[in-house]
Amino acid sequence: MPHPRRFHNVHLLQLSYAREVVEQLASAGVEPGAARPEDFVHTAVRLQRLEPREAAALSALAESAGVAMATGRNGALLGGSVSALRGLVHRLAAAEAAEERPLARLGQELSSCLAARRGVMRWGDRELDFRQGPLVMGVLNCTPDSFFPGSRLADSEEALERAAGMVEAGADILDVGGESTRPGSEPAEEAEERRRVVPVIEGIRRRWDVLVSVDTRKAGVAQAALEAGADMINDVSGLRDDPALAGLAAARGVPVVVMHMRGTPKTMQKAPHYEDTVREVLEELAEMAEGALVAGVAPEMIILDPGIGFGKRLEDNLRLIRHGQALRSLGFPLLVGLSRKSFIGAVLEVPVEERLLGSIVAGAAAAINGADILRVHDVAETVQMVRMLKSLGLVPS
Ligand code: HH2
Repeated sequence: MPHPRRFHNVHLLQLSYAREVVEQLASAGVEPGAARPEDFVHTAVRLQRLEPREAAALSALAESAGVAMATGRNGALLGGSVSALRGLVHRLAAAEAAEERPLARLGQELSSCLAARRGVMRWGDRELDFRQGPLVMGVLNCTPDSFFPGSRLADSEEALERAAGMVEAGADILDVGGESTRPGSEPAEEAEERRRVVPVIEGIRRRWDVLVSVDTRKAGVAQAALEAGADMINDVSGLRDDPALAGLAAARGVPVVVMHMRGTPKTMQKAPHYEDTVREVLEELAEMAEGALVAGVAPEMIILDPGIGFGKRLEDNLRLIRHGQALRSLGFPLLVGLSRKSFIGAVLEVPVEERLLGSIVAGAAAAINGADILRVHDVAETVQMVRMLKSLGLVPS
């Protein structure tokens, strides 16, 4: 009698999280401890600025660690299982100990890039818990000229009404700003900016326990905002416009969002150009983070932001959203603010009023690619989107 055909049911697994690997091992009946989950999570890492000697030494170590390596004109790629890459980290450390200077730091950088994972930021009696997936930051524009007219709030009464809706919809943070930084905008006077944000922050503080950040480039405004009850600072100039701002954040021990921008809002969209967007933004963010550290800001209090729409072309914005994981590899949490911005208008050919759907889709892509905070005008829709991503297992929950 012919044998009945027996299928082995071979199928591809799409395993983005180590947790899913653990589930699959269990469902295949593999005894706990009989396999290392990190053997089954594969990843690739890009390196820059390798000297020929470093590349040769690294290539030999990579091969012995079972890690694939490809070297090109502008750097190299390493690829393999997470455990093999960790093995390479150990070999690099051993080579460094053996005085093989060219490999100094490389092992550390590779190690921190593999370890970049979501944690909890704690200060005073406040915390931001990034372990349960992306948080939602609602935008409160106390300005007459923000790029999205639907976000402009005429007075503190209107701002508090909008804040109530956002809190009700599940916002984790409210970002209060008194100056538009849309392309071509003029800076706001400090006294005016303070007058716009302080009563709103005081009002929020009296009513809700939600976290409040102040969106400002000025130390004077940030100080008044912190005194009014703000919990953190969001600076689109990445602590470069006002040197006192970093010192203030350091002295108060509050988190600070360091955003990437080339130029100023007035000039930033005049012919921006990048050869290699992700690498250049990453390098410049690393320098900005370094500046914050030098000013005394604790490393656990820094949040990085690629500055979508700030001195970027359409393709730069799209690339930065796609490569969120690369931007997280410096080890800092990542904030992405793309809500209703003009790159969405450029793709969909719709005015700012009709960019909700594009914002939700691009926001979902950013979240899947590692964003820890989504800064948005439409809180209720974003909270729903994040809940769907969590239920699909596409972001941590
Ligand atoms: N975008 C805007 C303002 N502040 N802060 C961070 N960290 N990241 C961003 O992407 C970001 C930001 C622009 O949006 P909006 O506040 O709505 O516009 P305007 O500056 O015109 O008020």
